[in-house]
Amino acid sequence: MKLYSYFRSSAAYRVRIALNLKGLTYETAPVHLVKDGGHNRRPEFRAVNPQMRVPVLVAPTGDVLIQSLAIIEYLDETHPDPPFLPKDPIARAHSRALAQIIACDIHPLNNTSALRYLKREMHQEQSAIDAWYHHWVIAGFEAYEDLVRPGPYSCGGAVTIADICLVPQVANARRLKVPLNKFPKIVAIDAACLELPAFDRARAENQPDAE
Ligand SMILES: N[C@@H](CCC(=O)N[C@@H](CS)C(=O)NCC(=O)O)C(=O)O
Repeated sequence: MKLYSYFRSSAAYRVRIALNLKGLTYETAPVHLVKDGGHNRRPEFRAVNPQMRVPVLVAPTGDVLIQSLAIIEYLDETHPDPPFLPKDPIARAHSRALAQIIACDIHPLNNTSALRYLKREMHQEQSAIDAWYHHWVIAGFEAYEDLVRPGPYSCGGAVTIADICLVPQVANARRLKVPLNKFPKIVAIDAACLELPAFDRARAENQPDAE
C-alpha cells in the first residue's frame, strides 16, 4: 500500500497509527503541505485527490482512498484484528463519537487551509489565529475529558478509533502550546498509547519526511 502523508499532518498520523496497529507495511509518499504554497496544490497531486489533502491511501486493489476515518474503517473491515471498534453497539457509537469530536469538530477548524485562510484572506494577526486554534482545541478537549471511560485508553482497556484520533490531536496541541493541565485524563491516555510501538512509530518525528 502507498500512503500519501505529511509528517505533521494529524489526519495522516491517524492512518499511520491504524496501519501500524494492523501490522501492515506501506510505502510513504511525502507531500509537503507548506513548501512553495503546498505541494498538495500541484496538478499531479490534485489528480490523485481532488480535495488536495492528505492522507490518501492506495489500497492493494489500486483503489485510491481519501478521508482518514473512511480509510481507518476500510482497514478495520479488511483486517479485523485487532478491532478498532468495540463489539457492543452502544460502545461502538461512543468510540465513534469521541473520534468525531476530534476529526469533525476540532480538526476542520484548525487545519492548514483554515488557518491559512484566516491569515491571508481574513487578514488576521498571528496572535488572533493562535487564540482561535487554542479555543477550538480546548472546547473539544473539555468535552472529551468528561466523556472518557476508565482507562488506560479512551474507551477502557482496548485501543479504539477514538485513541487513533486523539493522540495526533494532542501532538498538534502540544506543538502549538495549548495548555493541557486541565486535561489529566487525556494526557494519561496519550501517554498510555505512546507506549505502544504502533503509536510511537507513527509520530511526526519518526517519519521519513520529518524536518
Ligand atoms: N477530514 C480529512 C482532513 C484532511 C486534512 O485536512 N488534511 C490536512 C492535513 S492534516 C491537509 O491535507 N491540509 C492541506 C490543506 O488544507 O491545504 C481527513 O480526515 O482525512
